[in-house]
Amino acid sequence: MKIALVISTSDAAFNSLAFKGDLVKGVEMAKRIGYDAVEIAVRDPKVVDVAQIKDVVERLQMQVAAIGTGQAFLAEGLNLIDSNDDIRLRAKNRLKEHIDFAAHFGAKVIIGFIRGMRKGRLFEDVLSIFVEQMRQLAEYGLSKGVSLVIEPLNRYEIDFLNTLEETYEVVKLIDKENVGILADTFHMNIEEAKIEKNLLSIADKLLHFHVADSNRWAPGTGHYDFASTFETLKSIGYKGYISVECLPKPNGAEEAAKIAYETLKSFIDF
Ligand code: LER
Ligand code: MN
Repeated sequence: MKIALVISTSDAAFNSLAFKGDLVKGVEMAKRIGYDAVEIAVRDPKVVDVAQIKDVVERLQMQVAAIGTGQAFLAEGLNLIDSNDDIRLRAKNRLKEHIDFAAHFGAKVIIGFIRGMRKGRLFEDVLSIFVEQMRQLAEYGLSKGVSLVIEPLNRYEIDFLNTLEETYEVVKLIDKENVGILADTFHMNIEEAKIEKNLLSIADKLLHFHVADSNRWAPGTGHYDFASTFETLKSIGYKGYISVECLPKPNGAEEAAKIAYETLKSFIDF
């Protein structure tokens, strides 16, 4: 397992992300602390300087674990299941740009908020739209060598795909080799009755992992049982990234990133 730090582009409008601001500084900070990789949250890849990011990650020998896409929903309302055809099409096209961007770095593309809200519509109706959109994106991803990871989010943030189990069923239905699950300790702590048991059940589709503590601060500052979760990850032979996605509290981004790194290091064999 390798450790990544979530950073985000400067035009981000995403309150739950810790490390907003200058991307180059974010990559440098992650490197300084000891991280292997960064995860980059990007609203619109068109406004990001790919060459500049390539330059800094190559110079510092850092990897890019994944590309976050939620800002396109939070700032612009783009989503894959909207009742408006044009918004659905624009969301799909934006995600293709995220896939192109990810392909430069061998990164995965995250399907979190960008999947959209059900807003009272029948689950089955929304599901068929989502599955069709995801199949098209998966085909596009395959042609670029990029995988897509669907992230269950807690019920207070979204009303479509809250648990590992329901997301697993949807991933099976999409039935594409490059579509899997992103599990996040913060969301699992709210939604999963038995975190370790449920992780075991979806193990064959687990492609990416987010960590924050129960309070969404750095791992080690709350009461989430990381020892038990890491034991499970080891038992299933998880080899992907562990991405730190937490609030910059109580004393700013760099201290939070350090606490997170030290805590994770104590659970992960290098
Ligand atoms: C995104 O990875 C995530 O976990 C969302 O809950 C953002 O708030
Ligand atoms: Mn997350």
